[in-house]
Amino acid sequence: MSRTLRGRLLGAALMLLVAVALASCASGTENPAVVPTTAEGYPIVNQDRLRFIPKKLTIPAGQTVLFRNSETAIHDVLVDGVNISGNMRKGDEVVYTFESTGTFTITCSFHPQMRATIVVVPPESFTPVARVED
Ligand SMILES: [Cu+2]
Repeated sequence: MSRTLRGRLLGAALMLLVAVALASCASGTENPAVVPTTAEGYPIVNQDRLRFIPKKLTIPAGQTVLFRNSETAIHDVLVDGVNISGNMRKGDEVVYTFESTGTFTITCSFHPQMRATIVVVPPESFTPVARVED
């Protein structure tokens, strides 16, 4: 095989790999940035390393979100200042359904640095790709 042909084949193989990688991102299944969901399809917001992860989430109105404390520090969940969880220990979870559209600030009363934003949009203008924002 000539060096030139081998180079072309290598180039074609690399192009194919890039195409496969892009296709898997588009489907969302391989994209590590996609927010994990429960079996019911609820997006999961984790409390971990004294942060909410993700720190920004876009959802359609009527969507239920699950908040989970994944670390030993005690946390709670406030939606626009309203405590929806009480104290949460490691492994504790709370679900909350965002019925109305708008931008909601998520905080923890124990850790002022913990802040997240949940943007609730009309279901007809929601696309799953728009859900993930860092
Ligand atoms: Cu906290």
